[in-house]
Amino acid sequence: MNAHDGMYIDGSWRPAAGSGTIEVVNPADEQVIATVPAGDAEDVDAAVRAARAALPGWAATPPARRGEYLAALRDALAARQEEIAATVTAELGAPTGFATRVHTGLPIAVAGSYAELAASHSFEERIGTSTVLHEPVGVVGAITPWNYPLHQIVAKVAPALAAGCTVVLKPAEDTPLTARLFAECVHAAGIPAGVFNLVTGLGPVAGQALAEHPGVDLVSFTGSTAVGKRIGAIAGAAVKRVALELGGKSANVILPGADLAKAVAANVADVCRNTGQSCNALTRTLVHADQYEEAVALAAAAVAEFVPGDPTDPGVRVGPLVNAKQHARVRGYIDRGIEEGARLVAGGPTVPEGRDKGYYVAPTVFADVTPEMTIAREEIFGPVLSFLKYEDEEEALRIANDTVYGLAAAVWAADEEQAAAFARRLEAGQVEVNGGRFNILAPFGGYKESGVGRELGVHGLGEYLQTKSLQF
Ligand code: TXE
Repeated sequence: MNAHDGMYIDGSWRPAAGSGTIEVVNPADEQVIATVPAGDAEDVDAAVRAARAALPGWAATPPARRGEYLAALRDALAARQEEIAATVTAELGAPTGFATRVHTGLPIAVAGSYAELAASHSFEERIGTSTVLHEPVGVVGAITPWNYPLHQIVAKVAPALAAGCTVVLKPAEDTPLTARLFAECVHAAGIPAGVFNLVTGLGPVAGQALAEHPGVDLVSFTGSTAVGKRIGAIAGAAVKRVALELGGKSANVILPGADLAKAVAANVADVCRNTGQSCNALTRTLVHADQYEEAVALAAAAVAEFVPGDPTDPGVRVGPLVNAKQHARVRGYIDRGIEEGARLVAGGPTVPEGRDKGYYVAPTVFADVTPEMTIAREEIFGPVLSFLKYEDEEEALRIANDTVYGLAAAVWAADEEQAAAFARRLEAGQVEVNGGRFNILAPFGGYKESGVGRELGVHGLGEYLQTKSLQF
């Protein structure tokens, strides 16, 4: 059987229970590139049973040995990096360079970090007269989105396996081919049957069945806040563990005295990254009134460098959006910004030149955005940047924190100390200080409606562990 015809359950590819299928579309030209089975509750049940059966053996495997398996997984992913990157380009539309550097380079590094953490972490500690054991939570139901198809999978599966949990993955319907390649790498790494299982399918069918399955001990979800709330409610009713990584509306605060040109250039690049489809994208730029017009002009000039184009062309830095739904959604937000009175400085709702096929949108900059406008409040998930004005630091802080979200933020100031002092007052899970870099060992997750729990590093590992005290 062609691997693409089935589900990966209990160490082998097997046919789906039903006959439903999902078409995978290349967003650059709207062509169907593959068809995969749409799994249902029966497939989910088979996968959860396999994961439960494999749990005792995997949980009892010494952590250092689990780390060796994860190192083999890292190597298997690295061996097929080019092929996986090309698949991410084909089903997501990510430019080739970015697909290699970030979409595959990052998760390979994350898998490696968990290979090391499994071996070095103390799964047992002494607290006074007690011995505290950090034991695997059990069977994990992982539901992932399409925006970083491989990274979102690895950020859940690698710490879960390091912790001694077994996993059933339901990846996004837009990007199942990357998930299939991941499953093939798990297999090539020799990870025992049932430890990792893959069910492709639709969110409301396979995803919902996985979240509701009584054999799942922890649901780890990344996606929209609306679906995250539903999953949180299901998990709450069943008193099962849940981790939610949801949307964002992150602020980039440029304080007087900061290097304005550098801060604006970094911001434009950030919001064009992955065609704006990053949950931590810095989509609200806050600038002091005195520097406001200068910043807006800098952004308009900088964004002209980001011309959307064919993602397989090595010179292209912005590809299409992932699908027709997101395309309509992002363009709807751009229209809404104009209707509500924001000043369109660059981009806009018209189709970028020569791009009438494919889900392309022009990177867009809005000025005169006020905190009440829809484009300042809702996650757009496209390359759309809004400039807001403030008169003093307190107002900047108030606007930055005036959101239901709290995933990320950034601060720029004349010196690092001043920026860090401001960063401490922001309600967000991670704050970039004067252009700080992404650290794969630092915890990643949200305050407020951006989520529950943390991914990456030792904090990500902790999500998949539960504690037991032996009292002496
Ligand atoms: O998300 P969904 P969509 C945000 C972003 C985007 C919006 C919509 O703002 O514009 O969400 O994107 C599965 N039970 N983010 O519609 O539907 C689904 O199959 C169980 C932010 O793609 O939340 C997929 O695997 N599962 C984000 C996953 O949930 C269900 C990344 C995400 O899809 C389900 C993506 C259900 N009832 C979108 N319904 C981030 N935080 O990075 C859907 N799913």
